[in-house]
Amino acid sequence: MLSHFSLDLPSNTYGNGHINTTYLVNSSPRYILQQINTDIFKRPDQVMENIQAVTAHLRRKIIEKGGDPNRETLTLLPTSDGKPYYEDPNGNCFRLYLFIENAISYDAADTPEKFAASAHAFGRFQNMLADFPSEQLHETIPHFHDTGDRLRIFREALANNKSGRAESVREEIDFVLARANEMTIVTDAIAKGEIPLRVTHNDTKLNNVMLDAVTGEGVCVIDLDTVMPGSLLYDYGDSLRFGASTGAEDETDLSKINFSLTYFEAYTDAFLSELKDSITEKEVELLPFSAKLLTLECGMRFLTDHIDGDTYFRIHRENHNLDRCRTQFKLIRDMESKMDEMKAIVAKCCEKHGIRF
Ligand code: ADP
Ligand code: GN1
Ligand code: MG
Repeated sequence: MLSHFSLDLPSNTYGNGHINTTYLVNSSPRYILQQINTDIFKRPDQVMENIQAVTAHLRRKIIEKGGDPNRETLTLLPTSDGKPYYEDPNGNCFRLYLFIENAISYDAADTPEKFAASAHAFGRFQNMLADFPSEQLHETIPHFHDTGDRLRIFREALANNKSGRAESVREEIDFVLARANEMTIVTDAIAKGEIPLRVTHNDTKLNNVMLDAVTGEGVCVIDLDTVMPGSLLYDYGDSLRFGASTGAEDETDLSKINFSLTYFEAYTDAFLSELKDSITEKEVELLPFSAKLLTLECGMRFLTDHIDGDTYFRIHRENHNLDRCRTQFKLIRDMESKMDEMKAIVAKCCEKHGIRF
């Protein structure tokens, strides 16, 4: 396969993504080879068109600012016949990126400063794409953050109960259903024109950004498969879901899972410092809620997949998606008890950055 990129065979799989299959190619320079998950991304051609257009735009911006485009955005390598990806005769699709050297993608931030660095990186990413013509983007996964639609899919999974597991997760099912009426708050606000659509990343977990191995500063936002029109609240909320947890996404000891207000403040402060000139009052109002909403959406997706029989997220053990779901629900309970404090932190950060709210 790699002959199509004129390279030697890769070693084992690499990284901790849940979707694509990633390999490190130990050549010089090093590369990342990825098999695109075409069960999930039904139109890999459109995914790659998006990535080509977005990275070309980012490259121009990075060069304008005097940055290093080979390090600060993904560099896609064409196949030997000039295509952005290789499709084998069985329909398997592969792409090749330059490996971002001297940078780390963390599964947990060991300091609030590192988490803040990720917020700066995602905030700058959004700023650089503010003038990207969003009508050029394909919707690579339709209704990706339409939480109301995710609820509909959850109810369908429940009715079909393909794995036969529904009875054993009654408590988790009830947890979701008790919060059904909150799920359309952001999509309703978008539909009413109360908050704007922007070009967003939509998958802003900490291991989708590379931080400099020495300075800890944000270097490069990666995993661009879901860059689509969306809300700033999706990117903000999803980062907090993952990075402000005191434990791993799949931790089984729930006593280790809490929502850290220290990390919440570090992220909020850094994110708002980047977006202070463009964020609207309504978006500010919804910031604390969005952390809860994106956690609820993701927990519900893990539960849906558990009930469906683990067909979407890659799992490494029995009940892995259920374990992931439970950490999300523990985080939500904690956020619900801390909502007033979260609002006060947002207000404090807004004051600091001169943002009206
Ligand atoms: P997935 O969609 O499966 O999450 P990602 O694109 O996020 O796939 O890649 C999985 C992991 O591989 C990332 O979290 C990161 O650790 C690593 N990775 C991906 N692209 C690069 C790159 N260009 N340079 C260095 N590491 C990378
Ligand atoms: C997936 O691709 P990855 O592992 O960075 C998922 C996200 C979820 C996340 C949960 C395309 O992200 O939406 O929030 O897992 N990506 C896709 O960890 O579904
Ligand atoms: Mg990823």
